[in-house]
Amino acid sequence: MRASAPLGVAVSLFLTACASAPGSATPAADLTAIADTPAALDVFTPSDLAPDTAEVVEIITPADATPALDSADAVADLAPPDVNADASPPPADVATLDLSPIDAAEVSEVLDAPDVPAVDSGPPPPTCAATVSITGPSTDAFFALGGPITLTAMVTSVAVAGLSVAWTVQDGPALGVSVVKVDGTTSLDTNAIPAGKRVLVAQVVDANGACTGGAATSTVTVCKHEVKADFNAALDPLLWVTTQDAAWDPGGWIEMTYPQKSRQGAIYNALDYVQSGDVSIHFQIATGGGSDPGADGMAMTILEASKLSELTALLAVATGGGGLGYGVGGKYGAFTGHAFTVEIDTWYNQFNGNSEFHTDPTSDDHVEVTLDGDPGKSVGFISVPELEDLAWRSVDITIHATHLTVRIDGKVTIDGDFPQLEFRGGYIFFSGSTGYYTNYHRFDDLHILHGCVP
Ligand SMILES: [Ca+2]
Ligand SMILES: [Ca+2]
Ligand SMILES: [Ca+2]
Ligand SMILES: [Ca+2]
Repeated sequence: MRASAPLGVAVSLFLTACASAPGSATPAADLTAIADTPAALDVFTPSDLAPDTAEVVEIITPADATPALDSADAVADLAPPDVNADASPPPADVATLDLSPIDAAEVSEVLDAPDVPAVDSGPPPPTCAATVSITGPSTDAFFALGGPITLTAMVTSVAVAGLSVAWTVQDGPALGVSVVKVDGTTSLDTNAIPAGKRVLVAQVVDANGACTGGAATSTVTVCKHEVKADFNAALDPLLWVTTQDAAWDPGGWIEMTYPQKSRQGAIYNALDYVQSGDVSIHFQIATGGGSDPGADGMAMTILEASKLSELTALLAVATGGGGLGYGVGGKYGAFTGHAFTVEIDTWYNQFNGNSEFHTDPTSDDHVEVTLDGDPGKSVGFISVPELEDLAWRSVDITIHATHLTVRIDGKVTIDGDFPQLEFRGGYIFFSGSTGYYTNYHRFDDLHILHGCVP
């Protein structure tokens, strides 16, 4: 407003001078119009800008820029009342876990307490002394899972009255307690030994606990798979397969050849693949009654075949005579896989490159171990007395890892480690043969245990 005042004064002075001038028509109206023009200048006066400036100033006033209330809230969050809220009430639970002087006192109390001498004293001292030995089963015996298995022991003591034997499986179940008889013997029937090679523990005890020196251990092998056949009835062809000249005999056994020349045969179980690992094979044989001096013998073979048809094909071309009906490898056939055989050989073969392709290690009747279906690939043998009397004899073959034992009528013949055995499982078959000379070759009472793992 002050800027316009000097202009208004100047116009007034100009109007005064003109009004006095003669000849002018309407000078007052024009001057009035001119006098109105300064109003247009008001548009650019600071008064128009002022409100904007004021608004800007207002926007940036400390009242807006300063988050007074927010800061206050933030401070309120960090305020000591919250901290005090967490820390102030001392929780009873935490206090019990703290290593406070009270706890330390308790610890020292425990360490000093008269309980400690009790721990050092251990169980009450034995009131008996005894020695014990496990007399059965033998350490290389095999059993079917579920038993029963009879455990026997002999106990020696100044006085056996009141003594018992507590039987357990190491890292396994307790089996039971058997009373020691006056003669020192004791026995327990059990069906609770788990599958696998197990360590039995026998501990002599009396009413107060274990006796001094009264413990012994032994191993027992328990197997999950069992094949058992007495061949007293005609064969189930889905279970048992005979090849070539072998046949079931109404006497209740398998006859491989009958006393006829150049015959051979075998029998196998169509469903049972013997698993790798420990295995026990029991059977009975009888041979003799043929043309003197009799020939050729029998054999048990476990052969690694990928499928049963492979075994069937091999047995169709197996060599008889000196090949005992199992000769399928080496100079006796095209088989190149793994197999092992236990021979019961009653005829002395000598290599001639024509009909005989190996020389037997002895001219005696013999038990011999050969590999890979080759009667010439011998890894061990033992001479045995004449077998050709047609008497029944039991044959027991056990394999623990690479340790092979062969018993005839309970008497050990072959017994040793055969690293070449490499027994990895396979089909098992039994065979026999004749040549120029003959014999019956009878086979009966088969019992196989395998799958002897936990
Ligand atoms: Ca029988
Ligand atoms: Ca003989
Ligand atoms: Ca022979
Ligand atoms: Ca032989």
